[in-house]
Amino acid sequence: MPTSAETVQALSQIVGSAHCLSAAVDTEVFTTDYRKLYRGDALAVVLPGSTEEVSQVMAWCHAHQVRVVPQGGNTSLMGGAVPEKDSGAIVLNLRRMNRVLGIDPINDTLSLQAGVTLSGARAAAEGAGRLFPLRIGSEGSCQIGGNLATNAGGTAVLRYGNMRDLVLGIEAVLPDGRVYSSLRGLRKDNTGYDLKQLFIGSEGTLGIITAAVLKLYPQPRAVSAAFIAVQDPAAAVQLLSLAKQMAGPHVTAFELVSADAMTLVCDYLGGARPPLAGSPAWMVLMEFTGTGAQDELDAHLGAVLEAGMDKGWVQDAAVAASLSDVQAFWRLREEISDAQTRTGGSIKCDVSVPLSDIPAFIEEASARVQQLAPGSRMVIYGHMGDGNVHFNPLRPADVPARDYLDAHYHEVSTAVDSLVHQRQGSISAEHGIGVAKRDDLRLYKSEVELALMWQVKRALDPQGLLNPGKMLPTP
Ligand code: FAD
Ligand code: 2HG
Ligand code: ZN
Repeated sequence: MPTSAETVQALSQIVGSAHCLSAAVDTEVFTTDYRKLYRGDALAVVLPGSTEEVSQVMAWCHAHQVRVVPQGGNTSLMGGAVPEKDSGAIVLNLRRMNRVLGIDPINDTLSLQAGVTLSGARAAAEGAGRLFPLRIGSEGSCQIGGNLATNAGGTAVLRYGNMRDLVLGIEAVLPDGRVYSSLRGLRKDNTGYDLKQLFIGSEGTLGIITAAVLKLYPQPRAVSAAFIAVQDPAAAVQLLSLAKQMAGPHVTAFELVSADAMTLVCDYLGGARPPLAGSPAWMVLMEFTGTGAQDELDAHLGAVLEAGMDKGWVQDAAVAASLSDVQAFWRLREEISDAQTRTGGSIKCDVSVPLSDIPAFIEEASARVQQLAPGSRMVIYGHMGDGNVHFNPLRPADVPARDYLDAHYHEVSTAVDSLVHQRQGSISAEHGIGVAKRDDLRLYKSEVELALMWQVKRALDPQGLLNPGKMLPTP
């Protein structure tokens, strides 16, 4: 195994010494995760500038048995993008590979390098009068490569699907340096296994994604949104069903927000005004978008709200009167994640169950949490339209974060995951596995599933060089 100095010397010759970092002061930001919960170290942090350089770096690492942790914007919430301590790995960060390669408005495709940030991809699409619809709170930092590697979701999945649905082709460098490419942007191609899908959601364990061709959509000309008070999650589920029937594809987002989540984010934003009076126990942020006239879309939203009120599912609503109102609503929603981080962190359960089971799941899991960790604040929110809630119990205000998490994290998350499992749900709906959920997989995947996952891993990465210790539980 080469030393750090030998590794730096060899890889500097490929990427240039300015792009191969080894001093702790330079590497720390790449070896510490977004929430500063996971801290590792690296032989070097390598910043390649092209697919050719990635290929050469991988070929050298393959020849010398050096492990590689692929990294994009390092916004993973699961500890997936940083090496573990003494792992003998390099970090391969794609941020220099940030060029848009082309936009084809007739084929509605966007070709780019994997290090383009999500906000960069969205801006490039917008510049051509198109929409790239993936929308997540970390869009300014996360990269398309990371979005693909985690099969990212977010707040527009209801209408457009998650990353897996939004990609037509990828280029990936394999652990031995060979380059796989399907960068053709075809919408139909039934010529055997759809190999690109293997890399999507593989969390850096099978290859380094270096480029992609993404799908574009018409840019909406109208957007209408409302924060809606509902009595409970059951009323929210009914309202969603009504909205889908009345407004069909206009329904773009349907996000549930509990009272504790709203209070937390308003405090975090320096005493922001909640959108609805009277602290409702449950709220929904519903957004419609369309390519027609604004007043028509507003009328659709109004009709759904009225019908929802008649049925007793809508108790109150604050309707955005301008684009800046819409943005203010979304700020309240998007900042809930960082608001929790600032408190020292919550018990993160990023779960999905069949949509119709969400109300019973929330009720049952909340009761269980109050038995195990009385007084927990119930920060429950997220992408209800996809059956995905962030069920994140948070310490009571007067209990120190470390004490709360040490005492309750394991027991509470195990209890919640087991309720999810009983309802045929998923213990990680959109954030992936990383290290945070790695060992839990053994409980929730069948023997056949785990064996197949390992067979795929060994077929593509027989030496186990890529992202060691992540996603796959030890067999
Ligand atoms: P990283 O964190 O750098 O890496 C994530 C994983 O992908 C790691 O396993 C890494 O090894 C691998 N990887 C990264 N780049 C590559 C590459 N080029 N090739 C191969 N493997 C690679 N996620 C959601 O799904 N929905 C949300 O709504 C959402 N909201 C968020 C809000 C906030 C405030 C934050 C901090 C995070 C949020 N996330 C969300 C989680 C995170 O942003 C996503 O998982 C995102 O897709 C990660 O992208 P990244 O570039 O930061 O990847
Ligand atoms: C969101 O939807 C993100 O805001 C982050 O997926 C969720 O921090 C979280 O638990
Ligand atoms: Zn989310």
